[in-house]
Amino acid sequence: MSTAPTGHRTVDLAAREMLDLAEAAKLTTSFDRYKAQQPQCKFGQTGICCRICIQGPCRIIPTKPGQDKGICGASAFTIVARNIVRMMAGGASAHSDHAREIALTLLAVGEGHAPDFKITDIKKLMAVAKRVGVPTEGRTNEEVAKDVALLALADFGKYNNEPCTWLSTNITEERKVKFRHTGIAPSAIDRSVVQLLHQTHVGTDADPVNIIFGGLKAALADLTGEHIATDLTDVLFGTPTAVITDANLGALDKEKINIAVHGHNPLLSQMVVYAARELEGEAKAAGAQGINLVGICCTGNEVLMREGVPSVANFGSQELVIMTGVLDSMVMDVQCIAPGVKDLCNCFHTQLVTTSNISKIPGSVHIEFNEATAMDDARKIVRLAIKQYAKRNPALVKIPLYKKQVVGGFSFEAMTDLFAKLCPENPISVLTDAILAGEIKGVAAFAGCNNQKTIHDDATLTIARELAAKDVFLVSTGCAAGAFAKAGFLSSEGVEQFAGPGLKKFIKRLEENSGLKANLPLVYHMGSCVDNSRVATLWTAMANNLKIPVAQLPFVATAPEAMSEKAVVIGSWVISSGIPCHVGVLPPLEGSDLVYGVTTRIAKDVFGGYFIFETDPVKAAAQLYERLENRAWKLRIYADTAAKYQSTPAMAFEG
Ligand code: MSK
Repeated sequence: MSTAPTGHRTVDLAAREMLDLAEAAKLTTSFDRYKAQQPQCKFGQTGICCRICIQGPCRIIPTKPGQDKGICGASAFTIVARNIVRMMAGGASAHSDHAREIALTLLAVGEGHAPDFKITDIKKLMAVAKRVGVPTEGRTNEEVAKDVALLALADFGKYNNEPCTWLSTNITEERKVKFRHTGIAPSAIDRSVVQLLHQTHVGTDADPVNIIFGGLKAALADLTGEHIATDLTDVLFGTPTAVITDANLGALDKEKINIAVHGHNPLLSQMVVYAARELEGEAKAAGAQGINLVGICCTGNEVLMREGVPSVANFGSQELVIMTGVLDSMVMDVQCIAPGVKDLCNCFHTQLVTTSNISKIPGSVHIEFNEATAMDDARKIVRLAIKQYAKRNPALVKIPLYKKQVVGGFSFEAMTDLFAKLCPENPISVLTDAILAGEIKGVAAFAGCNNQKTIHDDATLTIARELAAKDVFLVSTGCAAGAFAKAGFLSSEGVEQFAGPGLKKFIKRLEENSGLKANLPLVYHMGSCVDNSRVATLWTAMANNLKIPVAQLPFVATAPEAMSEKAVVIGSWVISSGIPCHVGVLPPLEGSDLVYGVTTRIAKDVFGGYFIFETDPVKAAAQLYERLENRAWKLRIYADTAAKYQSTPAMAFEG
């Protein structure tokens, strides 16, 4: 059951104000377009519409002889499995292509072809090099960076059958064996995606279980790409450390030139941060008080984590930023940019700027971003916004007064630093000991998007409130983190309001020693959706410290408002890793009991992780908590027994 007031499509008060304005001005947003799409096609919703050849579309009616199979004879289970794994291929492609861009840029830095970029985090470069086996002794940073980049690029297309380096060096020994035994360890990212498209071509694989395992290989390729993206972005721009900023539409400033960076890839947005700082004088000469850079979606998360740039919207509220009348430019790179933003830009003065040759919107200005001319491109973009400022119509300005403090920047390293203040010898034990002692009940990771099928931000906040009250430690990425930022969950306000006694005690203990200028938040922002790799690093460290498989760890994941193909693929590597994963929107699986059962039950026997599909956030929170409690209880029993007999807490899989 939702806790949102009836009749509202969002729990974000700023978004609600903008939606009222849209209604009064007869402006159309995704909230209206969702309604206009009703009723949505049941065949598509349940995954039994097949469009992979042009004999179709074939729509399956299991109870109707003759129509219970596609024209080629494909059963519902084949069609459902093929459709869902093709979504996974899409997600893996998006994340890993992003990762490839970052690796190519690091290579260019190593070779001296990218003058505007540099190796910012040498410590991280050396740590990554050591982990993946690149020699560092007596070599320049550039030489090491070049070899790290080449090794990362090899993970995209190498010919041997060894598992990808960025996968095998980031998982536990137990998962390495599991992935080898189940045949899902990818040897190359590109190959696993291409193979999956081949496997699901008409007339290739009809076995739903085999198709799903092909999908899981692509999912692990996605995880590989995410680790590459996170590692190498940290090397280029710095590993995030705790940072204080603001969130929601109230972070826009009508006295300044407002530029929003939107999308995912920080190569451009980071340059826009530098250019905006450099061109403050030009902004002032144009009559503004300066430049106010803000972020939307995951490019927003990237610059929030590293530079403290305020986040003004997540996926669901991206169009509403334009309606404030003060957004001078929306600069987009790739992924999750609703084409509908252009229609609203046409009604206001906002200039939409596209920057990637694979991501254009008709009618917008295109400034191609190039690593060799990065700062010049970024300056052009900022100057365009300065010019646009003069076109602002004061009569259309309306900034909702909602703004919350955000304490973000919790990369795995930043979190470990926080724990190290209490236990420098073994920082991660601060978290695992709190679980063993029962002070906190486990960890829940929130990821994923917004989805018009749910009330904007509601399920994310509801599940967090429920779990926090029961002493669950919360981490987040992506647009879920955006929801938390706007609602004050990324500040101490969230702790005071929602943390249970054990969680509060744990956070306060960290806080007393943190040395930060702000109190600690309720939810720990770990980055963009590509940075779910940081979450995987966290559970790997916890499992290694406890000497147990990840599948026994009191750790759950949830994507309360999952929407994109990327969310589908992330959830798939989460369950393969041994983590129960809740999804708050029904994916197109219900057309096959077999496929649905594999994802929700059989997966548990094989991997220890599995999906929980539940649209009611309160019930979902109860289910997640039950999983945590069960795993934590067993962990404590086995840890006590292990201590008694001086052995390690080995257990059978438990979901
Ligand atoms: S932007 S994939 S809507 S998290 Fe990463 Fe948000 Fe989901 Fe896109």
